[in-house]
Amino acid sequence: MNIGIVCYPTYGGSGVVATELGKALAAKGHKIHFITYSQPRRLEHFNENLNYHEVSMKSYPLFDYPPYELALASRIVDVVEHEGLDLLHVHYAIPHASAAYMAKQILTQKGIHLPVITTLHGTDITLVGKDASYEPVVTFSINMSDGVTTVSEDLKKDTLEHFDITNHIEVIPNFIDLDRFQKQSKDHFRKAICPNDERLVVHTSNFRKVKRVEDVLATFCKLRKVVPSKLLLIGDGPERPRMEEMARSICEPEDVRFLGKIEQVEEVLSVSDLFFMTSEKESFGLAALEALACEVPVISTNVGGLPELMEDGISGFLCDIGDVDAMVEKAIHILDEKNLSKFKKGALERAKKFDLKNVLPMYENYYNQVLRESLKSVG
Ligand code: GMT
Repeated sequence: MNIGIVCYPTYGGSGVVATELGKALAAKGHKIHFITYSQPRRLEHFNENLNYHEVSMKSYPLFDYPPYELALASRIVDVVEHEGLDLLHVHYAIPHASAAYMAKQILTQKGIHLPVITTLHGTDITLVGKDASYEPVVTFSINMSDGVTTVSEDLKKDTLEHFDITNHIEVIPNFIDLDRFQKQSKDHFRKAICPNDERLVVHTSNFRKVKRVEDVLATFCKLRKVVPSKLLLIGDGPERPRMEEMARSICEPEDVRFLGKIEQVEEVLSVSDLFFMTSEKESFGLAALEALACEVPVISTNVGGLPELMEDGISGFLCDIGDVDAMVEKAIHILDEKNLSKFKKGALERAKKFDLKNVLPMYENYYNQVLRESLKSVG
C-alpha cells in the first residue's frame, strides 16, 4: 500500500506511535509518506520505502497566527497527486483530521478519492478537543473520516460520551518494538548513578500539569527515607522549572536528577527498578509500556487506559490520583529484595501483549477494511 501519515514530529506519544507505525509498515514493504512540518524525531534512518514531505508555510506580516492547517491541506493534496497515495492516516485530531477533510474535498473535485483514517490519541479528545473553541470541528472531522481508531477502550468511551459521534470507532492499542525496548546490560551506567547500590526510580514525561510530576517527587522523597534510592526524571516541558524548585526544597538534591530530553530512553530504563506514571489523565501510557518492556515495574494512577495496560499486582500497581502514601507503600513492596525480580518478570510478560508484531496486523487489516468500504461507497 502507498500510505500517507500525518503527525506531530515531536517527542510526544502520538508522534512516536505514528513514526514507529510508519517505520514498521515500511519494513513490511508498504510505501510510507510522512507529511509534517519537520522531520519526525523517531525517523532517524531512511530507506527506499520511507519518504518525508515537509509542510512549509509562507509567512506574511498580516498573519498573527500562521494558517498551518491550510498549508498542511495543500501539502496533502500535492503529495496525493504526485505520489498516488491509497490512503491517509492522520494522528491526533487537531488540526490533522480537519486538514485531511479539506484535502479530501479538494481531491474529490479533481476526481481523486482519498480514504482518511483518524487516530485519536488522548489530549486531542480529553483536554483540548472538548473545549468549545474546537469541539464542533473535532466532532465533524471524526464523523467525516472513513475510519477512526482510538488507542484504548477508555478513550473510545470518552469520545462517545463527549462528542456526538455517528462513526464506528475501532480500538487499536499502542505497541512496543521489543527488539529495541529490551533490558540491556549497562552496569557501568548504573554504578555511576547508584554508587552505593541504591534502588533506581525513573519517570518520563512532557512535564505538563496533567502528568502531576509533583506526585512523583512527593512519593520519591518519602520513599528514599525508607529505601535508599535515586530518581531520574526524563523529558522537558512547562512544569520542569517548578519541579526542579520543588525537588530542591523537599528532597536531597543529589538524589534527584533531571536529564531533559534524551533519545535512547531504553538505556536508562535498562538500569531502572521502578517507573512512576502519576498522570491525572492518560489515554494509554506509552512511556509506561516502554518501561515494562525493559523489565521495569510501573506504579501508575488508575485513570484512562492505564488499567488496560497494567496488570495490578503483577506488572506493578494502580493507585488513585494523588494518593502519595499508597504509592510509597507499593513502591516499598516492589523494591523489596524478595519481590523485585517477580515484578520485573511480570512487567516484561505484560509488555509482550502489546508487541508490535501483534498490533501491526491490526492496522493492516483495518486499512484494508476501510479501503474496501470506502471504494464501495464511491462506487
Ligand atoms: O503524553 C502526552 O501528553 C503526549 C500525548 C501525545 O498525543 O503526543 O500522548 C497521548 O498519546 C499517547 C500515544 O497514543 C498515549 O500513550 C498517551 O497516553 C496520551 N497522553 C494522554 O492521554 C495525556
